[in-house]
Amino acid sequence: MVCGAAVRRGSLFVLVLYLGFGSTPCTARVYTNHWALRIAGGPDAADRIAEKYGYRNMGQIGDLTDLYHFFHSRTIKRSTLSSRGHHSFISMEPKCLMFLCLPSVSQHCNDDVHNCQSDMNIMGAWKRGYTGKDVVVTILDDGIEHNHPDLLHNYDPQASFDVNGNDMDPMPRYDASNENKHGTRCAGEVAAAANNSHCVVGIAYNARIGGVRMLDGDVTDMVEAKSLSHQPQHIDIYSASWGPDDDGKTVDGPASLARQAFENGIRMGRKGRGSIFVWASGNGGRSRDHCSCDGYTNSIYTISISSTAESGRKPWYLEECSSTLTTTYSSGENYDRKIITTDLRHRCTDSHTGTSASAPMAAAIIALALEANPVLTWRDVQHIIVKTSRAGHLNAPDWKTNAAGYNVSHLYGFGLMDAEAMVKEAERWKQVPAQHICVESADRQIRTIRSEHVVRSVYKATGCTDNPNHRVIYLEHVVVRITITHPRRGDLSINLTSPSGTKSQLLANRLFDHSSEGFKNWEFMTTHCWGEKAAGDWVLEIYDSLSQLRSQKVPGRRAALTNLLNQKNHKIKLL
Ligand SMILES: *[C@@H]1O[C@H](CO)[C@@H](O)[C@H](O)[C@H]1NC(C)=O
Ligand SMILES: *[C@@H]1O[C@H](CO)[C@@H](O)[C@H](O)[C@H]1NC(C)=O
Ligand SMILES: *[C@@H]1O[C@H](CO)[C@@H](O)[C@H](O)[C@H]1NC(C)=O
Ligand SMILES: [Ca+2]
Ligand SMILES: [Ca+2]
Ligand SMILES: [Ca+2]
Repeated sequence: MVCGAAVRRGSLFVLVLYLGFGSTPCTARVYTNHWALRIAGGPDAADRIAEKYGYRNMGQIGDLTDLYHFFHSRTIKRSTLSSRGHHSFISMEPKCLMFLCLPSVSQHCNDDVHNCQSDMNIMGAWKRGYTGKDVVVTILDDGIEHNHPDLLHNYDPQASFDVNGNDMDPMPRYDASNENKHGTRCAGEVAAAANNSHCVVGIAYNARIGGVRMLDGDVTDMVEAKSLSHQPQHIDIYSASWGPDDDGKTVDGPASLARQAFENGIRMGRKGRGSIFVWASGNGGRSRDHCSCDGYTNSIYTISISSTAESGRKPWYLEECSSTLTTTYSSGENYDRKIITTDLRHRCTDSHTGTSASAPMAAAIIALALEANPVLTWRDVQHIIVKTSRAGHLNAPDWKTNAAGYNVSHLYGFGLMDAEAMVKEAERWKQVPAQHICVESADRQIRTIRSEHVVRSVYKATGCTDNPNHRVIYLEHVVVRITITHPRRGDLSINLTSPSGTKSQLLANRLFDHSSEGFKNWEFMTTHCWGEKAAGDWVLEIYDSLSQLRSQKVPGRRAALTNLLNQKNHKIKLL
């Protein structure tokens, strides 16, 4: 694992990659001089402990936790030593309940997109009077040029922070190549001011817009957690257009602090209605990446956004997977239009592209819906999106109608967002009942698969019908946690068929994934069974394709497949 600063590399089509490799915390890994501690007793106790051991208390990680960010200048930065001394001292302090080291997590940020508002019925929502008023959207990215003439009017300092610089001002760092233009471009899509004859009109042009500067430096688990939990009672919607490397061979997701930030956000953010996390589905199409291997976009807590070209064709960068919820327009081929938005140095660009432009567009449309109904919960928002997104002219070979009547595809989720339909639905929406989580563990079984054979397992699910607190009447998300050992991970593909017969592809072959690490309790997620029943037979099929690469190297061996805790966290239930 590389612990250092995310390395960036430009590549074709204004795509920006933040390379590196991330992993779960604390084992024989590389350490930084930043630490997270769980400390009972409040900020004063944290200050005392910091002082006692020569650390600097950089503050609470988010407002809702008892986690604190400690910094120690003497820890050898990016050393492979774990600086055990401080570690064990602090562990013995009675108020410290937990101690985590913080390896760097690599991210990449996808770049750029366009302005194809036509079919998403944005004007229809505006005509009904919704422009994002009183809704707060924050872009988690490389900063925001908040004195841009098209942004200053709606800029919200309270919704902003600079995690990289540890100050209140998220102004981007300027350099000759303008590498930190990305957050500013995303912000304009959401909330560029109307009626000022500057660049553009944002989709939610009366929303307040903030920026958290967090991609311009080491993107550690803690940096992510601080960003995701910044001002959760003030910010309604967080938009993130970044994630693990899109190289088609990485499997990576949020580590413990970020995971906790998501959970705290959906439980306590927005006064208990839940923070809305909007996430780009990835730009790894050309590397045959599959978004199920990105634990951020694959999470049930994030609304995963795909892109379509204005023609309705599949863009070259698109990643398929079953966790995608919905789609907005973005760039396609060279002759397609790109997204027009605000740019660094008070400028305007007509060449914002890729999946990154799609997430802020979705965030802005959700802002319109939240204005129409501010008490929508994080799950209400997902329900409304499922209900109102439309297949329309979007071209995909795999459109299917699930048993609840929704059309869904691995390219586009439930289709293109429709802002007018969303605000209309939001106006009359009644909150969905509490989420039920039904966990059904398959008996631990070890099964071996032979190459070029399918292992087929049938799991009988009850939907937890005898337990009123867990009973799932209609499905929302289905999560399957799987452990597989295998000599070449990219040769595996996995399908899940619901009792109603809806087939989700949880994993496709990945050409470049030569890893022998397999999957360890990886959570695959599908939205495709939304609204279906949970009880009945679930069929999991795993296929080992024996790529040429592998057959040349290791002729005729078998892959062991451990099919551990296999199952569905089905969640609730509509009305
Ligand atoms: C712009 O201003 C005009 C005149 O004041 C007003 O009628 C119009 O609704 C405004 N447009 C927007 C998008 O706010
Ligand atoms: C789903 O697709 C079918 C076939 O194209 C279409 O007839 C039907 O109206 C669609 N259903 C919804 C809910 O959009
Ligand atoms: C999964 O389903 C797809 C589409 O129906 C099919 O092409 C593929 O062979 C299936 N893979 C497995 C592992 O069953
Ligand atoms: Ca700053
Ligand atoms: Ca403008
Ligand atoms: Ca990806």
